[in-house]
Amino acid sequence: MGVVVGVGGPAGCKHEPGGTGGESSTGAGSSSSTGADSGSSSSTTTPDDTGPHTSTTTLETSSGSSSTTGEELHCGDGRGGVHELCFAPSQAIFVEAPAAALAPADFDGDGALDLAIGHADGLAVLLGDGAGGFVHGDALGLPGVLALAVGQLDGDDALDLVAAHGDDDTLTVAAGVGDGTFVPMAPIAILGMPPPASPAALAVTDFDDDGDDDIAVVDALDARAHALFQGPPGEFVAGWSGPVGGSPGGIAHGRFDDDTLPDLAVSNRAGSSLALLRFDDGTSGFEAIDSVLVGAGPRAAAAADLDGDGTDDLVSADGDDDSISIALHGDGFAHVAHPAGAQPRDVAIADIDNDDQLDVVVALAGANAVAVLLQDQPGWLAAVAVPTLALPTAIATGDWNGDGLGDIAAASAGRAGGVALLLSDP
Ligand SMILES: [Ca+2]
Ligand SMILES: [Ca+2]
Ligand SMILES: [Ca+2]
Ligand SMILES: [Ca+2]
Repeated sequence: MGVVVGVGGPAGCKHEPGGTGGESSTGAGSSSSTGADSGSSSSTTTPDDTGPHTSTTTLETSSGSSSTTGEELHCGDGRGGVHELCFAPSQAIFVEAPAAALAPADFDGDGALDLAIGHADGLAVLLGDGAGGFVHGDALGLPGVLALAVGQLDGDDALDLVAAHGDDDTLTVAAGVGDGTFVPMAPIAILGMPPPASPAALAVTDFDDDGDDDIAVVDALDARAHALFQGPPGEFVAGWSGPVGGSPGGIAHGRFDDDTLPDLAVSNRAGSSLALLRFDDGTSGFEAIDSVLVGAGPRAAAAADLDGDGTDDLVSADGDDDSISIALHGDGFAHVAHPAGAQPRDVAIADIDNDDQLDVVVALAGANAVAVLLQDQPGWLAAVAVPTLALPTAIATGDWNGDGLGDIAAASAGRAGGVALLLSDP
């Protein structure tokens, strides 16, 4: 674990009065490299608030219309406006290894959001102070972590992590103690995923509706998804494995049919589609229910109820199209492409500007930036790019500084590794 420094330059201060565009995120990161996982240390960071905030914005009405009051808002003046998008100069948190996966949660139960980082040498945990500062917490040496997810995986009340490793046929559950520290459990074998495997993404939820969290993992090399169901607390049975298209990479869970059980969406790069699968009680496995066409080369997918109609919608990071696809769930899924920027690799859904409408954040591996697409129902504003560290391949969102506005973390798969934190600064 290392120090936190400014990435440089104002991270962003934009106001987009209208237009179209789009992005989304959630997806699989992948990378590998070397680095030192030096164990927990005590570096502390605080937001660097000293950068210039030169852009101005114009206050819009909360309806999202283009009418204005004429009052100027400035990034950093503490007065947020609808569609105002301001970030403090980004902090760089170096884990001294290329980072490939992020998982935000309150791991120590203090009410402040924390962040787990999966990197080439294992796991690092940053404990948030709720005001935008972090202390380096636990660090675990593990085989290179390519994907990470949070859940209740050992039967106690503390949040746990599950990590997928490159070139390996196992997962590691890091059992949370509840104070921000973790104990790695014995590796879990993934049925039908012999080396060389390439676990690209993880999803955790209670797929079989028996009251405990289960794990789904995508193997990009054998083009299959695998489900591991929790039996006795902390024990997982490799219960299902099935094909998910030619080149799967990202996974998201949501409710995509008309029952109440969680379903899966797996992005298929070769097929430019999202494969939808539902859990079948009868067979205790997943079955394909639909294939949603998206843009070229989706690398990742995310699911949430974007339009507020009570059903989950989908977003994909279309890496070969420099765009995202937003597929609203109506009578089936129909996708609309939105330009995002160079080489989308991951996508996340969150309300970034705190207007009660979900927005989309995309990692742009080809632009060393994330793109934010704000929702302005019934449409989307044009993507706004905010600089990150090199080669961002995984992103996470949350409110680390407690101001109600969405913050963004972007993992760097570049040689120097690290995570760029973009904290809101209205
Ligand atoms: Ca916490
Ligand atoms: Ca379960
Ligand atoms: Ca919003
Ligand atoms: Ca915030």
